[in-house]
Amino acid sequence: MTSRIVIVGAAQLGPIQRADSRKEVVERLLALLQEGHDRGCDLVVYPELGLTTFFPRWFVDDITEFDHFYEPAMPGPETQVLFDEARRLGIGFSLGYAELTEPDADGTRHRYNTQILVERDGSVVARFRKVHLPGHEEHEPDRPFQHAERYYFEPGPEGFGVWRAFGGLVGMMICNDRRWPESYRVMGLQGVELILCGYNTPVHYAPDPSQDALQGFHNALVMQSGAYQNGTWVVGVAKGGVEEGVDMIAQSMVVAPSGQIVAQALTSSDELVVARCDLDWCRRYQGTVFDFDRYRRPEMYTRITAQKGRTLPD
Ligand code: CDT
Repeated sequence: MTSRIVIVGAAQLGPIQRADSRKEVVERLLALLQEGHDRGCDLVVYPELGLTTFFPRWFVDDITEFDHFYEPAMPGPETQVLFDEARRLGIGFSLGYAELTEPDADGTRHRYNTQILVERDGSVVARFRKVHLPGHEEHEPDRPFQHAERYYFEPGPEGFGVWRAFGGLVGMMICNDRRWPESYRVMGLQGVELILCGYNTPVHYAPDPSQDALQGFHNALVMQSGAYQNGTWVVGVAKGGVEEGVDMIAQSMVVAPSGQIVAQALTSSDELVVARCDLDWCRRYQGTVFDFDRYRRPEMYTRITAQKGRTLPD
């Protein structure tokens, strides 16, 4: 019988400053990949926008001024070495980056906040484009820093897929997606067993600073509940530390289908958090309390897809 154990390394990154070159960042990714290999990992997962600083914290009137933060090809000249080394070591990886597409039939180049899944042979298994884009579209000068993801990216048009890889059923989501129960459930309905999620979460939330002290709590809350309610492993991988003056939560973690945190980062720096994920453990929850076929009542949930905002009773 084939093994259903996947040893996962959550490759948390400390800050990436604006002046850091791609080459320097890729060296850090390679060091974590090597550590993953030394510690027996099958798969190493990097954060959202894992090749650059979190550039949506600045606003530029001409979006193309920031094109150097995007990858027009993956692998590209600076990232090919990561693919080559992963194949040589026989280890898979998942990486978040800013994607700039080739021109489409209209000549438009699209910008997405993207994460890919790469198998142990270096082949790209899947590409996910962030669905829930937080923040704002316009410059908001009163904020201490911007969160202009809605300016820099289009929402992912493909939604939440699940792919057969690493002996199981693997899905991806990116940062703010983890706060929405729909993200997990759409993957849960495809039998997901391992969700990979990179994130960049500042401690300070300008629209409501009372949430600042709760950032770590909310981070764990959403991933633990999403894991439990869908009987899946969730791997949350942060960019932490002070990046360009912005304090980012770290707290990368691996959550079991029980909702328990089985491994967590101790630092806000580059750190590999390793967990042994038994994918068969998902059946305990997917086949019992969350046996969807037996217990779900989709006819009672039609509002969830029929309606977007809140409609209050009369
Ligand atoms: N990158 C990202 O999605 N960050 C958001 C920050 C809060 S919304 C401005 C998050 O959900 O963690």
